[in-house]
Amino acid sequence: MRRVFPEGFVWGSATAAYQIEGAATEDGRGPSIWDTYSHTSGRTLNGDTGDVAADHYHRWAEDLGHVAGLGLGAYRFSISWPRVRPGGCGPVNRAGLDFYSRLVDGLLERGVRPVATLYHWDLPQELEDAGGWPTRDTALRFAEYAAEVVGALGDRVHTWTTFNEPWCSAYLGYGSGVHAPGRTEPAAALAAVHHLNLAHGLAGRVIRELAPAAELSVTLNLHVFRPASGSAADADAVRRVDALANRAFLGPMLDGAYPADLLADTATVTDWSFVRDGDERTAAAPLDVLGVNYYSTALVRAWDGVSARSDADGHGSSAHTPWVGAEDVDFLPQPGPHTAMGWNIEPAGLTELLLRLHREHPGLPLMVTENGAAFDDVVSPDGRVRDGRRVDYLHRHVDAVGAAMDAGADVRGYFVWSLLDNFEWGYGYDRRFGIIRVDYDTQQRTWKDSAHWYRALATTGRLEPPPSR
Ligand code: IFM
Repeated sequence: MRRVFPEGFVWGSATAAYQIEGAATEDGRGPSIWDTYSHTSGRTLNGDTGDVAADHYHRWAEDLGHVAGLGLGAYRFSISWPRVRPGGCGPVNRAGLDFYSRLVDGLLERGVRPVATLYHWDLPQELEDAGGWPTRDTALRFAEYAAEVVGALGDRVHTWTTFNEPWCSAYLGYGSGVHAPGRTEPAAALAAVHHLNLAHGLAGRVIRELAPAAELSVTLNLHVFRPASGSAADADAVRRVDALANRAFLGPMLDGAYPADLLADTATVTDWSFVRDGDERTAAAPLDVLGVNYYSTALVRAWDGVSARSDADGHGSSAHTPWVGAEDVDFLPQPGPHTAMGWNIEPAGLTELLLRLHREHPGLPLMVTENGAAFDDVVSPDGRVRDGRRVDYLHRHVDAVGAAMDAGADVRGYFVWSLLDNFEWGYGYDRRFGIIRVDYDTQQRTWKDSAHWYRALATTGRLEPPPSR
């Protein structure tokens, strides 16, 4: 299948501060919850931390050279809150802000559109010590931090994204505990959901005021759930996890209200009294574009209470579930192929998701802000990384984006996750998502076959028939 994407369709790549920057204690950066978590024994694979990561803090100019060399129109990166405001509130760290200012200018000099995310999971530790996202004050501190950053970088940033995947921050951070700060408190997870929504709205207003020419966005990892059978019970299981994962964010952010079924389903976990009058309207800051991260689908069923459970939700092993209030929903293993994360490969799910958003929120432009795959890459004796499976994965998902556009979805761009191999959270450096390989001993960057493939796509806008493998 050959596809030609429209003129103006944006091809980009994405990264996040803690995953690539390193320099964890340099130039006044304070500790974040991920520093604490990764330095706690048993939390990450092999005890890996982001202390050095891909050393991007020192190699940013070289890395922007790769972005430009790939012919990308946009680069999505995140700003480290503890680099800019080491204590979460209080004095601003000028050296931290200057780093991002240089990065943004470096992108503009290379003709690349900066797409900046304000929060990709690295909460300043002091704010977690004061209660973290389950506490309302954190949302207010986030708006102050946003004002400092947007005040400094303003309209030089083309698109401001408030949050990356608040689902992970709330449910993995405070529900299952497989992400920092590693708490396992179901009610706190739902309070975190709300304060992330509130913080999005508060920061959205700040962005509108301080950078009126920039676009406002948020990136959600919306889930595609499929029922294990045609039974009413399985359909209800889908409805409940959809409320937790998708509508808990889409509701307030796009419609200004939590879905009634979410509040009812979780009534035994919390009474939602942390939601104050006007909060939901605040969360609904009008967006210019919705960022969508997509990797795979989930197969769910209503657990009968008797048969063995699978709990194959693909989000790490924990005795605690991120699916608070839906503990009787079981996640089933799915047929292959799978990536090295154990996630099933299902490009049709991306088409389905984009079309759902188009149907439910007509007129809202969409951007695929993350899509990609971890595989066990092998460096050939000639130094080349023949990552044909990643090329195949990316090819089929880009094609799925094209299919959604053919069917009417207004998709403005696609960002591959990730530019570089990086710190994959609880999996440390063991899982590689980059189209550019990082040798962590030497910090040498090597373009994998997928980088060459992506360059051809980004510079022509043409998806050519799949390369034979
Ligand atoms: O590495 C992460 C990223 O930080 C957020 N989205 C999913 C990626 C792969 O797990």
